[in-house]
Amino acid sequence: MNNTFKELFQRYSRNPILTVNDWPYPANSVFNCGAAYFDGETILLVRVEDLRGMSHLTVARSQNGVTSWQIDQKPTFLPDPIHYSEEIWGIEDPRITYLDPLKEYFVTYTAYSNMGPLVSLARTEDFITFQRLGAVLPPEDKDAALFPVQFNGRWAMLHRPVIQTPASAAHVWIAFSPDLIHWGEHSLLIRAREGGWWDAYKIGISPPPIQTSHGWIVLYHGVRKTGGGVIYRLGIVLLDLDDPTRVLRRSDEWIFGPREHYEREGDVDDVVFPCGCVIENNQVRLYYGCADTCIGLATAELDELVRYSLSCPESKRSSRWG
Ligand code: M1P
Repeated sequence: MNNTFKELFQRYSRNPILTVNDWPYPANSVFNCGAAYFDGETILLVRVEDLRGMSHLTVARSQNGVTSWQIDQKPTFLPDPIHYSEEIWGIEDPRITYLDPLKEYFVTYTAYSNMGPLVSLARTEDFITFQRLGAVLPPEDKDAALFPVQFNGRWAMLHRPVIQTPASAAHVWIAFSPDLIHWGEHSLLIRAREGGWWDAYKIGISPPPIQTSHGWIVLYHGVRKTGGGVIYRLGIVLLDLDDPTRVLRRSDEWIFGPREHYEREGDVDDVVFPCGCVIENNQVRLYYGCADTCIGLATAELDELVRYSLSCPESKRSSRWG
């Protein structure tokens, strides 16, 4: 493990912060959660895998974002396969973005069915009720998150389609929309690397992009395939503030990876998978799924993430096709 991680993200000493043992109803696992600051509390929208293997989302709330989580007694946001057949095998991995002009939280999530995983969108004002906007990107696609602002009057979304070219390839793309429903102007943004790299097998973004005066900080998960399975780690990218199709910097090294027993062993070993973070007073609280089994917390200074990203190599690739 490199030392960079120690400088950037510190694990909470009493991780994991949430496990299935905390849950008020029977479930297999609680893991990849979206995060938001709402009404004076930290909200986690937690992926809960039930005892059939299907996932739904349940809210956990905390005043300090670390301890004393109040968990909804029943699933908060269930799949609705009768009206949305793309959700027949569950809903997974939410990312939450507050869209200030609309004064609402929007949740991108993976809807899973026999047609393959795709990107769906819902909105909520209170984290009690959710209104679906439906499937917005077709399969196979997941790991989507909205930017909180518009660019030239259009919303922007990062997402991760899987293509067969002929080998399977999974890179991060960007798309734009006038209304959050219809998405176009697609372009390839961040490629999975090749060969021996830690992020050579596939990549996907982690929490929604974080706005700073130097650009958008994007944490992404990179996957390496080994003889023993896959390893999910995190890297960092800096996008241009005004034109998010421009990658300014990208870390060569991973900045966070499975190290502790709860990250190394679980339903899927060797996975750290954040879907959300909350920023308060320059501190980034990153909430991450651990081994597809429980939830961990790690913190970093936002200034340090910016400083580190600016020290990374300039991106050699343009965001164009090819
Ligand atoms: O098991 C690790 C992760 O695998 C998938 O992630 P991705 O398709 O981005 O590699 C998802 O099923 C995710 O939920 C899971 O944590």
